[in-house]
Amino acid sequence: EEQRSILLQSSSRFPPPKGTKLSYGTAGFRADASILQSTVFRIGILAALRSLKTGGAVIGLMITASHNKVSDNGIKVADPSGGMLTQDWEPFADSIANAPDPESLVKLITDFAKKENIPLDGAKAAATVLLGRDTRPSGESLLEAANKGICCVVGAVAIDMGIVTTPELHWMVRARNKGLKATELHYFDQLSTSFRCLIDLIPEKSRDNHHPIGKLVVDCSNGVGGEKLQVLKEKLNAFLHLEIRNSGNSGILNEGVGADYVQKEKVAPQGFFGHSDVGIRCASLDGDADRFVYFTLTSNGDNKINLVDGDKILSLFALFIKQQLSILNEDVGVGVVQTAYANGASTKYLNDLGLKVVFTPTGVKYLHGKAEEYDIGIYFEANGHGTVLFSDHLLSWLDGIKNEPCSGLEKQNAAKRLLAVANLMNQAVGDALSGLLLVEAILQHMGWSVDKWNELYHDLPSRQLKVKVADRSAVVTTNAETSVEKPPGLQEAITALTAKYPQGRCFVRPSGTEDVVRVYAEAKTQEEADELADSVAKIVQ
Ligand code: NG1
Ligand code: ZN
Repeated sequence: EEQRSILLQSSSRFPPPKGTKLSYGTAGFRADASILQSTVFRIGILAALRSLKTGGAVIGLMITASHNKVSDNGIKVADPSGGMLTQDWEPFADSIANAPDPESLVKLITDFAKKENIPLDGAKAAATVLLGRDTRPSGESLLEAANKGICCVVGAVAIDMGIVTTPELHWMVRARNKGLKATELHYFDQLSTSFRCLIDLIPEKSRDNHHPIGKLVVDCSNGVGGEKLQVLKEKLNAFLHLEIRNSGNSGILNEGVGADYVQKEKVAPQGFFGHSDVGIRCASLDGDADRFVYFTLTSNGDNKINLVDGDKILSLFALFIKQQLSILNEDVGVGVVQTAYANGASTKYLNDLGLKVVFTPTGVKYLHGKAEEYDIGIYFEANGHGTVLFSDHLLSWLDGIKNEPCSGLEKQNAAKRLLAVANLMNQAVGDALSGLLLVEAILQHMGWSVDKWNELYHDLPSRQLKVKVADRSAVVTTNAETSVEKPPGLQEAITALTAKYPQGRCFVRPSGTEDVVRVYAEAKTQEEADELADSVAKIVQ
């Protein structure tokens, strides 16, 4: 009863917005920041319940809208593993976010707690929620609202981690639940130590004929990544020449900058110039630093780029891992996970390497879940979100080789490299900072320029379009979103249009983060890809 009255009282101070229906999409809730107070308050309650349900495990709550505009914000939940909230709680998240008044909200909560056997009221169990936010101006007050929601649940405590990248928060949740050291300092230590380890293990002979690969210039999207990358830069100065741009208050978050902009528009971000930066290795992070892409400026005077996207990052990682495994000469189950947005040329390259490529629907929760099924699971979305996961079983096997002199120096070193990759790469979620360091370490290892890397394969021309429709949920897809089930007839029409183009490929799906249907087309030439995308967009409308 005490619990009930606390919930009623506090929630009356956070009335929901009128006339908007919110839904926990592929990236949690996202909307204009001005309407999110009640949502984050309510998700604070959910996070505390989730902690109670999981026996007091630490849960994470991140306040961010990633690459979206600065006036937007959002919230998503990290489960005890550091991964995304379990999907079977998403309907509960939707229903409480949309409850019209305190009474119906409290009823939903108490019914759910009963159904899930969550000990409410007087419970001895304690709940812990880690809170983090990106640099958005609305973040502070939203974090406070989330905090209020958490504190409504008797026995729950919130710990404010302040301004962090999304992957840092997920990393901290995971580390705490494993009983490991989990502060931001430990995070930076783990990243910089494993990067150093990879550099120290570069074979002498490749070090000799290895050209200095020059500096890396990083566009930080005017977001949280800049100040964090600065910490790594100071720690790694001797091994990595970094130049940081679009960091802090130099411009507006995600406006004409950042990984999403660069990948979708295929142009250089603001602050990069076609006269001074041509040919230099550049990278872009997104607003909360869980995604990144590389690029180079192509010619003087304009902002055209050669894009090195998530698919190529994935291919570089896969190649390096494959090389180390071949030194170890052992059959290890490697799985590569992509979505339908992966460029067809990347899939072909990976298949030609002899790797097993599987597809999932869009959304990190699907890719991550699939990648966990392998000894080494490598996943990336074309937009630059991804990581490399290692099974415990494989890690202990590698540890054994590392510590066994009879394995021989070559094998020991290969095992050490793979262990360093496992330490460097965020095991909870895609992380632009750790991914960037792995790219840099591998390029140094290979003695490769960014151009050499980009030559691994040539992208097939592609085009992505958004179509505004009356009701995007009318489009239902199957087969990892590659074919349309509903409305009837649409798939047949898409298939017929696609068949007109050599190497044509095309699919449509409702976005999980925007109110649009997305169209993706690939073909032998850019003109044909554009034409195919346009013609399919017309029949979707
Ligand atoms: P939607 O809006 O469902 O296409 C977008 C990205 C995803 C993923 C999510 C989450 C594309 C085509 N889609 O999803 O890859 O990053 O946002 O942020 O880039
Ligand atoms: Zn992001």
